[in-house]
Amino acid sequence: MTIKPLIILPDPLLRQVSKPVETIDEDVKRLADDMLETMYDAPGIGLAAIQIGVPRRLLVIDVAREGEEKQPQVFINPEIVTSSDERSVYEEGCLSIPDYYAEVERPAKVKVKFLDRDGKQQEVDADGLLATCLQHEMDHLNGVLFIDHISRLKRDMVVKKFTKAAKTKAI
Ligand code: GNR
Ligand code: NI
Repeated sequence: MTIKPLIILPDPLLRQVSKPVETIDEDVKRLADDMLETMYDAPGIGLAAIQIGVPRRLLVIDVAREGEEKQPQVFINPEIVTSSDERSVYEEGCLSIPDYYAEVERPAKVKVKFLDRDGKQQEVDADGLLATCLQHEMDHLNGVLFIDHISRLKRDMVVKKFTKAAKTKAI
């Protein structure tokens, strides 16, 4: 397993719409394992493939609390089946937008169908942090970032800051 470098805002890759995983072969399993290792190293509670530069509809999540046993979950070609009218607000962050946090409102519960690491069709009824994280990661598959759900003023400020930082680093 390998820790991969993370793609950071304003890299245009983050705006790419990822393509479905066609066959769950050894390459896809290795990618999922690399994503989990990269996520644990960061550390984060979720990671979409595009965040390590791979435009495929694949994400990993572990929302187990510190000190609890690890609960790595792999979601391939996930789709939201239903989402609740009830909303919840979480303070979100993103490994591709380091050290920036903002409150985001999303459906409190989602039913998601997906293929697991063995290619088996699964369905999960998610609430709480898992529901929020799944929606955050599935946004990544569509080139959407959590800052797209905050005010334009705040978003413009964050993008500007990261654009400036990227330019300085390029020297
Ligand atoms: O590590 C992460 N924490 C987090 C906190 C609240 C809502 C969503 C997340 S996902 C984020 C990792 C990440 O950027 N995944 O794409
Ligand atoms: Ni993210």
